[in-house]
Amino acid sequence: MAKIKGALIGCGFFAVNQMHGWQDIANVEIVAICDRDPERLRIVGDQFGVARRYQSAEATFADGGFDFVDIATTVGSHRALVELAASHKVPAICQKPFAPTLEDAKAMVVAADGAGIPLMIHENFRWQTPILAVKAVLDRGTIGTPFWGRISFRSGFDVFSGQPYLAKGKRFIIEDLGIHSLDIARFLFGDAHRMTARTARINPDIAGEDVATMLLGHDNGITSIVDVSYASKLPEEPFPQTFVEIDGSTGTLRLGKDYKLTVHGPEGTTESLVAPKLLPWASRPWHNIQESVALIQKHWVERLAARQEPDTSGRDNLQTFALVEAAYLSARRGETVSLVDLL
Ligand code: NAD
Ligand code: 89V
Repeated sequence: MAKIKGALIGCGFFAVNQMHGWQDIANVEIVAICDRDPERLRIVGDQFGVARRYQSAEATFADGGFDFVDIATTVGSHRALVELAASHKVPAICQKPFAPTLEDAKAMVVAADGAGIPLMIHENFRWQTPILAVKAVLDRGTIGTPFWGRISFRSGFDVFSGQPYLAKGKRFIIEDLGIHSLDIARFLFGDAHRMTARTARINPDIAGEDVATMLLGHDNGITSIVDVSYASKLPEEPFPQTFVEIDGSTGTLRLGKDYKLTVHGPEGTTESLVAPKLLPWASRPWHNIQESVALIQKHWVERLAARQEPDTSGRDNLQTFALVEAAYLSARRGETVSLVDLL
């Protein structure tokens, strides 16, 4: 069977995980890579044996010969690259955060729709094994109808050494990490229409906020709290685990440290470990995120072949991105923000 051919733009820190994920999918081959930095191009090209190498995205598309593009650059280039993909009618995956602004994100969806190409945002945290396990418990109905939830990520891990740009942006934790947690909240509790947020910067050496507490009103009446911190010095560093608490009409669920899931319902209490696989190319503590990269990329290939919209399509991710915008707006104004005013 002919392989689905892909091109990767952006060969930086995180793209290596994406290249491993593609290598694990039998019917996919990355035939071209692009990075404006020749050293990154050489490192990734040599590691994964990709001969076609480009320093410009325009030249990559001009030569073509691929069925999709995987955009793994940082946020500032996302809109231009997605619009370039659309102009060549090449289906595109774009890393989170979707775009610098909601206006850019909306324009990207319009461009993809206009070209008739699928656009998926690489929003992988909902694909983590422990998060999928939580969703499965909700779907089984063990805890009844959820009415309250908390998605919590609190860490003191040094993310700046691997991703120095995170220390420089005016926006930090909500845009980079909270975006994942907000998407998990949507995945578990549905879309939200109201946001109240407070932020703080504890680390004096960075430009943006490193702590945020967000209160969400979901359309179906559920209230959730999404709290994120990179300023929390805990006795045992949990990076990059997300903890989840959900109370429902007939029980409760807790996803805690080291992937321990406790479910309490009418039949009693069960405890299980819902740890991610340690893939051969993965390394702790990143393996949870790395496995979710492999899973979302598999999902993309399945949906591309079936000509169906991916779960985290551009259209879907506008809702997550609007929550990010709403959180910054709410924190700045000290007010609750209504999502209908943004979307
Ligand atoms: P990085 O800076 O290490 O890598 C980005 C690469 O893209 C660089 O090598 C740069 O030279 C290249 N690049 C930038 N603009 C380009 C352009 N127009 N044409 C060609 N090459 C270009 O960044 P990173 O840490 O790998 O992050 C990349 C993206 O991945 C970010 O959006 C980040 O938020 C996201 N990310 C996602 C996850 C996740 O779990 N989903 C984790 C980490 C990072
Ligand atoms: O997943 C991410 O987007 C990463 C990190 C986990 C460090 O926040 O940037």
